Amino acid sequence: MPPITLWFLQASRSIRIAWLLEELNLDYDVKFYDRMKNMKAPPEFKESCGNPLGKAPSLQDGNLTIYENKIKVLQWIHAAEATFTLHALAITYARWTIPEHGKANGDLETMEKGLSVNVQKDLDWLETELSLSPGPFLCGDKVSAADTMMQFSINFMMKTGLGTKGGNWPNIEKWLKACDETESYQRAVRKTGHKI
Ligand SMILES: N[C@@H](CCC(=O)N[C@@H](CS)C(=O)NCC(=O)O)C(=O)O
Repeated sequence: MPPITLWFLQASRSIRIAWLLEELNLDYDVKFYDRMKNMKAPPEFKESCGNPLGKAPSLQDGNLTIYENKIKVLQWIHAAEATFTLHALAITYARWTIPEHGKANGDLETMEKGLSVNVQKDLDWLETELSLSPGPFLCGDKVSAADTMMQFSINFMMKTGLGTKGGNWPNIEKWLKACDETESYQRAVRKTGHKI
């Protein structure tokens, strides 16, 4: 029995990992799932894949579950753009491009509500991960590239209300404050004049 299992969702990024495993000549099992009619992964996939966001691909190697990436710092570097910013920016683009009548007749509001489902799940995941960190930052006591990548995405989402309506994420608030208070962040802001 090979120790690696790939949770594979059809027509998804999962092929990237299957190809890589093949390239590395690693033996692996595949759990295949088709998307449902609404294009989402089926509940059986979400319940068993080991990724708290229920997204594909997910890979299990013994006791290790890998999604986005196996090293925590890299996981957050990828997640900042490929998950958090991706989902939130869809709302920004909807706001920028919807015609005026779409704003007036409530279409934009409906779209934002639909798009915020992913954003809120992402933020719930971050909230839980922060509760597990041994320090005030994403990977412990010190600021890492995980924080420098994630802080901008999350700060931007919170300040511009991208899908965050109705949510409450105290750990995220605390972490954002800890980031704001670092001397290095303050120096960077002073030097560049950065603002949102
Ligand atoms: N940034 C993540 C994105 C994962 C993701 O959004 N996967 C999609 C397939 S490409 C998915 O699982 N969709 C099904 C669903 O949301 O139910 C990664 O690269 O692993």
